[in-house]
Amino acid sequence: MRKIIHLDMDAFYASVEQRDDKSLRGKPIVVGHDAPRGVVATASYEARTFGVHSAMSIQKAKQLCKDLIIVEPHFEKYKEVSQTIRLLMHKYTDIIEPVSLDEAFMDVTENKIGENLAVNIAKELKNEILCQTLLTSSAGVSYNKFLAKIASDWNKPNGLKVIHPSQAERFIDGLKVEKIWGVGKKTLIKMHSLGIYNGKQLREVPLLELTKNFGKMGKVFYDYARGIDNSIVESSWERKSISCEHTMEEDISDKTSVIVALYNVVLDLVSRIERSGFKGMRLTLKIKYYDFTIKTCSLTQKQILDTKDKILPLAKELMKKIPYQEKPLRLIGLGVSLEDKAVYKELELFGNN
Ligand code: DCP
Ligand code: MG
Repeated sequence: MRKIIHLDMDAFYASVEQRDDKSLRGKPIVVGHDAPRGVVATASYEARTFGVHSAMSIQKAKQLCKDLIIVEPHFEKYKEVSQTIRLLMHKYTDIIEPVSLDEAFMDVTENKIGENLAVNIAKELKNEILCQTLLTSSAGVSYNKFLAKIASDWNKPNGLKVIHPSQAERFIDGLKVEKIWGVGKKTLIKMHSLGIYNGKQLREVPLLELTKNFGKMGKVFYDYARGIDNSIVESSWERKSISCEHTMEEDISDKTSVIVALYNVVLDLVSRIERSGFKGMRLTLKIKYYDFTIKTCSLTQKQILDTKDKILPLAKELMKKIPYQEKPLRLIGLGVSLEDKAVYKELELFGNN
């Protein structure tokens, strides 16, 4: 059995802001741009009690919470904390897969300090993070990534939860399907229509029926319901994709504006690729229409996509599939990924940073 830890900082951006400004402590705050089209990057736990959450528009958040304080983001600080926690993790293992600035998986099956109990490593790490950054985090410990991730979310904030192999099935029985990785809004509606609300009910559905309804994900859900997830913790240099996205000041629908906007996203993407040295051959275009519906399309090349000259024509090609003249665009995103998997990570909402 492997030993996996998933670590996730609590209300990350908001906690950093509250740490650095005493007057914000204990108050409902959100981090984001206070602009008509601004979105909430994260909400402090105080703000969450009003129903405010990530990805909500700032305007809506203000309506929900009259005393809401809006704080501009300080990405340099978040990156610094991120580096600190990454360094602390390396004390235990080099098999670390960062998911975002504040979140990472660690495989501690064999670890540098010879500790048998992964929970002890999680405890020690949480403590060291607190001492060095003055921020709390939550950790989940289990024998695979799927369960470790769910466990870290279980007792947030400042949580620590272990799911032993012997407890896994019982734990999954009571797990709401919306907590399961890969179950988004659409999948959830479908699951509910099939009478699947929890892990126990999911386990009762035959594989054939799951694949009929959910395609490739059907097998994944089938395995998850049985506590099976063999995916490995992949170190950062094995990252699968790189992407960025821009929300426009105004919805756009004329060709010139779209091409200019697309050009800017390409430049941003290329600079990210240069900084990371990422080598991918698949380009994915993501569009959010004025009504917030999302469309993605991809194409795969036989060459590494790392320059503007290679990416721009392909991006334009993909854009031809988008009927933006009828449906104005709110957001344009582009990502490059490895050939086999179009892993388009929902990147920071502030695609420009
Ligand atoms: N973030 C963002 N836009 C989102 C979601 C998150 O910009 N739609 C940023 C801000 C968060 C950080 O990423 O602080 C980490 O995201 P998490 O989902 O881990 O959320 P938090 O750390 O804020 O809260 P939690 O305590 O639930 O982990
Ligand atoms: Mg977090």
